[in-house]
Amino acid sequence: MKPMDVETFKEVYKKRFEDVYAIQYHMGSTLEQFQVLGQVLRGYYTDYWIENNQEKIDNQDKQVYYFSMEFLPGRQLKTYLLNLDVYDTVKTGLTDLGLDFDKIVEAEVDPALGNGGLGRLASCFMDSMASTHVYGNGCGIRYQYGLFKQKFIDGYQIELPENWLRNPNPWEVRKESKSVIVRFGGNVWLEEQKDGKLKPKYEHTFDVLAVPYDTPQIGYRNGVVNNLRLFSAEIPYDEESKYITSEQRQEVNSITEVLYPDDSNYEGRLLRLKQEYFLSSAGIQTIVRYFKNLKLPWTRFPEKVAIHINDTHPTLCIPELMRILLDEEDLTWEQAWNISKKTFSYTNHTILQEAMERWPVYMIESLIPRIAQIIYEINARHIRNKTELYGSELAYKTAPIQDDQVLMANLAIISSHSVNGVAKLHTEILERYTLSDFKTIYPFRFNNKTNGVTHRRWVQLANEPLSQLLDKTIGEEWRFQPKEMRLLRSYIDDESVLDQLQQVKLTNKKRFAKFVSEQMNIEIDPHAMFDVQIKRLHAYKRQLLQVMHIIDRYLQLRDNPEAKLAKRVFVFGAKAAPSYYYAKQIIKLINALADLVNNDPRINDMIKIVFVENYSVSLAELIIPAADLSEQISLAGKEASGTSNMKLMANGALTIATLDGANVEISNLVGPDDIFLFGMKADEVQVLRDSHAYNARDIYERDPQIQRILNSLIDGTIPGIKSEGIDIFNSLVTDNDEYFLLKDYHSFYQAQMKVDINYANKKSWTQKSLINIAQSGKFSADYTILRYASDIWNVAPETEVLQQF
Ligand code: CJB
Repeated sequence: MKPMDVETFKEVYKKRFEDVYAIQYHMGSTLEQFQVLGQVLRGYYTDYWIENNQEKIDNQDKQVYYFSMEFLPGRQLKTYLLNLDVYDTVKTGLTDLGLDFDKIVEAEVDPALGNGGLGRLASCFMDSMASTHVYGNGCGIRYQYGLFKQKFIDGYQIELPENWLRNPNPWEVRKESKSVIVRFGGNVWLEEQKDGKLKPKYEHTFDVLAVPYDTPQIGYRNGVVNNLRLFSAEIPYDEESKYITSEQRQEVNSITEVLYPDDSNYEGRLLRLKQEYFLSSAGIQTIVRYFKNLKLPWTRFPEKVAIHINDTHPTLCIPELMRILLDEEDLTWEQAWNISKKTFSYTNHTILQEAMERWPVYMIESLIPRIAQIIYEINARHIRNKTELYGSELAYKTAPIQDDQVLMANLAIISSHSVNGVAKLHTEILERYTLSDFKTIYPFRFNNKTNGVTHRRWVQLANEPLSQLLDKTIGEEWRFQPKEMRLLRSYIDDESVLDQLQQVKLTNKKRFAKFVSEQMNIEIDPHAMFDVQIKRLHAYKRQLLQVMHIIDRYLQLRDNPEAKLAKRVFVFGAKAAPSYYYAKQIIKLINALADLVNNDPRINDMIKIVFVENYSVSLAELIIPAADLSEQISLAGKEASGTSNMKLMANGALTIATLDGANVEISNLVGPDDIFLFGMKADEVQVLRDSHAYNARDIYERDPQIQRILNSLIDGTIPGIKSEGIDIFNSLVTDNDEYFLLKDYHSFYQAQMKVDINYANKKSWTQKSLINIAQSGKFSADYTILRYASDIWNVAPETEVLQQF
């Protein structure tokens, strides 16, 4: 990497500040100081960026394109500094200049261009691709408004717009010259050409300009700079666009205005479909343009390009590539289909039925008529070919069009060469149940790629005290090869390391406690256990199970303040989709319970509840290093993988979990003594559901502990709740408890009691924590990406990197 010394940095920074703002640097606001730092850094890394882009063209390296409707990158500044290896230089330089480094870092907005795990995974992958020499390009949407800003008013979630672009974004580069036109609507028909071929003709289409904004993705100290390309919808700048009406203008702008604020239900439909086609078409056109510059025959397209579809949202990439190959490049159907199948791969991220995208055929027909024609053809050919081989029943069951709807997962699976799940259990469930018909037809198409997280953001940057302890204890290799964190294991009986590990945790807990005191006016004891559940609010994730547990403890302590229970701070961070009424009721319940418990002198501060507002990547960076206990308590079989489980583990939290998603793999890595497991297993859930024998009311009536907890929802014990208490009570007792909370409650409670007992023994708790940290390196997204690269994308990073892997 280019050298940058502190003195030069200071000079460059001061000069740039004065040039830009025409005042002395120390007179600027932190936002201005951040903006200038952004510009200085940009000046530093752009050479690499240009060089990298040129090299890729010269060497004709295979490119991976990762299409995702969501990216959740978090603040970029510290990642850039770390990966460019100038973190200390810049921090020292700014401090020398009398500026506050941490404040400058906080001046950057945290772009919420994703809902949760799926978007965050995409961003971890971008960082890992660059860091493992995989030439990856992210393709997404530059939403003007990210996910809503959450406010609590009287304990209720209120959603406010989040205009993250109100200040200039120093990292992005607008590439207007690389814009493409995306065509919607109108009429399309096939017209015979002189050579007898059919070509589509269009009239009355509605054309939108897709303008790319590029953001560099810088690899960890390796000189690689990849690209994240986000498209923004604009009105085309031609003669005709002068005559566009203001309604049409609004229609264009709305395409990239808001991120759809839901990661499980896809209502709000037409706009969402427009967004999906907008991204697919813009991205594919850009790729085709790149490939044509290489001047290679089309058959070599899959050798140079791999396109990955992150969940079904960008599946329209497939018919869009077919459209271009057929209509614009004159390939035959067979040629286009072969190319396309070798190029595309697809990841499934959920088995929740409501999250399986289906689009009514009439919507696709009216919005993108030519794409509809191509999907019909894919459907017809699938049925024809598969009927011959497997009979009509299987052919129809796996067809993309059913009941006048396009099933996007079916389309993605039959048109790709690879389909993967995101944790071993999830992939097994896909193969055995959800997608078993496809497994019969395409036995070799399925594979597992367990998710990962980048330790650069989640340990190196979020937890500097732990990183320093690791450096001191096991050397610095773990920073390049997170699996080397395993070396920590041999310090399991080292009193000094254990003491230091406790100190690290305490430091991080104090930092979070300070935030809670300053921002929320709640005093929490850093010596209490910090028990953390941070994820989107959804019934299957079972935040309510934890609420039941808190109520239980509260009632016990109220009866007997001397009860032998550990002092705990329960931390929640969760947004509910605005239209998800039940999830919002649970938010209100948690806030009402917090009001009651936090202010009840009878329980001697033995419980505090901290529900952070507007949970985000930045807040996660503050909470995760402070966590003692990680709540991963979804109903087994429902959480595809989870990734907060991996981040919390890497920061030394112990996990209390059902055997769901990647919890299964965590459990196998740490062993049964260093995780607290409870509840039904996925197959037991399935058996119970299929038996129709579950009777929640019966449990409620016979079980005094559960009865007491649930009664507190309806008998005025929690004064802050109104109809929420009754509704939630009914969801469990009257509506038969869809996610089996009552069934799992005792097992959960016992596991929680075991946690209390274990926490009392500081030394053995810290030893367990150490094992969790040591084993977490295996969940590095770098390894996950290298598996995608070799098994799915067929790109070979440099041999040196592979050897390390
Ligand atoms: N996931 O965040 C989302 N949004 C969806 O629409 C579907 C799934 C999550 O993806 C994560 C990354 O694979 C998983 O870890 C998580 O279990 C899943 O819910």
